Amino acid sequence: MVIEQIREALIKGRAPEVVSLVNQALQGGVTAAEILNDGLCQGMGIIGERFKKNEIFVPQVLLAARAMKQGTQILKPHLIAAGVQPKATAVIGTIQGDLHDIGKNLVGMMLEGAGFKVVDAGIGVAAETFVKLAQEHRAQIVGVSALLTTTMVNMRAVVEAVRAAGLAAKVIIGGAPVTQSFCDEIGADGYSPDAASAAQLASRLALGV
Ligand code: B1M
Repeated sequence: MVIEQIREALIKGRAPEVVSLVNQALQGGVTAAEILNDGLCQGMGIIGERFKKNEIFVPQVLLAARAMKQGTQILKPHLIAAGVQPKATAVIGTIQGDLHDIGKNLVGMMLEGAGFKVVDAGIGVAAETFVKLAQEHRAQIVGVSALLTTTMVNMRAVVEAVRAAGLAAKVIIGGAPVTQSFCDEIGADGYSPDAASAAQLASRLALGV
């Protein structure tokens, strides 16, 4: 019930209502993962469908995105295990030309939850910036997100730049249009379809667990 209300409030872009419902759900014992997956992410999926069909436009999508961000901020401490010492470092960012950051932020939270120190390079990140930050922070993982078919092609440059710089960091990729076959095509070290499996993949590649 409260999950449905969260979904509806998100679809309507009502951030304060989302915040209050998320708090209510947590207090009522609903897990952060359920709130995220069945409430916020499903609501955003519906927004995406309506956006695609031109039933809603960018302003409504932005309102929903703002509500999603505020909801996930509340979930953050619940998704991240408290007091875990960083086991490895990951530099994450949304690829050059792309400003979608909700999925990338979720990946960051899950990586933190898996014990990584996360360096968030932000949105519209060029290949050279990923390399510079990976060098500076001695990162084991470079995580790249793309939400547009027109920007996912820029991920190839990140893989090439990381290899050209001689870094040992593993490049992992993800985002709605990205697939395992695209990952194989550009020679990235791994692909995952969601934030939770991105953290598992990063742990396996960086730490062998
Ligand atoms: Co945009 N947008 N958008 N948008 N937007 C999409 C992506 C789109 C599919 C909508 C549609 O047409 N149905 C479409 C892309 C079509 C395509 O390329 N095939 C689209 C478009 C066209 C555009 C614009 C071009 C629209 C315009 O201006 N005409 C424009 C592009 C701007 C730009 O980037 N240069 C644009 C703008 C925007 C807003 C600014 C309005 C807003 C972004 C706000 C923000 O991010 N701060 C927005 C939004 C919100 C969306 C939708 C509706 C939702 C995206 C989202 O946040 N989903 C989206 C439709 C959709 O995806 N259904 C859409 C929730 C999020 C949790 O999922 O990011 O997929 P996602 O992350 C997932 C997985 O993909 C994975 O983990 C997450 C879940 O656990 N994952 C990774 C993500 N990164 C990963 C990295 C990993 C591993 C897994 O390893 C490193």
